[in-house]
Amino acid sequence: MIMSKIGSVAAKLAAVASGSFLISKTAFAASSSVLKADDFVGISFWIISMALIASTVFFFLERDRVSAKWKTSLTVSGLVTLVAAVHYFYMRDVWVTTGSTPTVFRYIDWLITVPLLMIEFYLILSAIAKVPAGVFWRLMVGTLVMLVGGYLGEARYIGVWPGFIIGMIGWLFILYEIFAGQAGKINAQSAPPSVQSAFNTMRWIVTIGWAIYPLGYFFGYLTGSGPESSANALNIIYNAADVLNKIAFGLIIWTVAVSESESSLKK
Ligand SMILES: *C/C=C(C)/C=C/C=C(C)/C=C/C1=C(C)CCCC1(C)C
Repeated sequence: MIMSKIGSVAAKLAAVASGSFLISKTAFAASSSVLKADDFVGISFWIISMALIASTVFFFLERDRVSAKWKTSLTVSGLVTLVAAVHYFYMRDVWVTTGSTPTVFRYIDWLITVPLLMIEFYLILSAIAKVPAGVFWRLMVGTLVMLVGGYLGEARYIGVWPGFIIGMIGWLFILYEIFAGQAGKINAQSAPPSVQSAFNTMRWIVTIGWAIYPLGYFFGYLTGSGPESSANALNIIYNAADVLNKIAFGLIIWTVAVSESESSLKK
């Protein structure tokens, strides 16, 4: 009786041990698929991962330099790059070990970071005017439609064209709100010149900078240039777009925050 208990415990231990041996062997196998010198998409995942960490530290530390009403904006910028950095580690692994497009991680990242960028917009406006909550919710609805459409298309729950079109509708709705809708009007009426110019720059980021994403989708899925070169194009374009829209966007806000804080010190 006791012997058979001991026997079964021993068997279980052996199974666990061999299991962990298998795991460590796979871990070893995974770590042996290292970055290749000609894998430029993989290299871009690595470089951007590092740039995102550095930006995060930078935005958080620079909070000290700016006046109170700008601190939250810098925090949000740092959160955007932090969340993206973690997703880039995972995306980089998927790409380097399998050579395939990390769609799920990409969209989880966007689902968190794009609303944070929308909050950033709202904060900039709120720093100088009373902004109705409806502005914020409309920007959120546009964001959700855009991302859900894109995901359904890329993950092939629906056709790639319908996904593209739904995504475009969401994005156009956001553009309408920040150019012609209430958000645009508030900025035109009540902002000091430096904030107006920051708001304008942000508008152009959401127009030109964000337009890079549908281009990525287009070259990734809608040109029929073969799965492998499409995957390269898709990921390199999305990665470049993230540098502009997460890091450069944060730096614009940082520039305004620093100059506004310093000019209010002089007063
Ligand atoms: C930090 C990540 C950002 C700012 C991601 C932005 C993503 C977009 C603007 C995506 C837009 C898309 C369309 C406008 C249509 C096709 C599908 C998408 C989702 C790629």
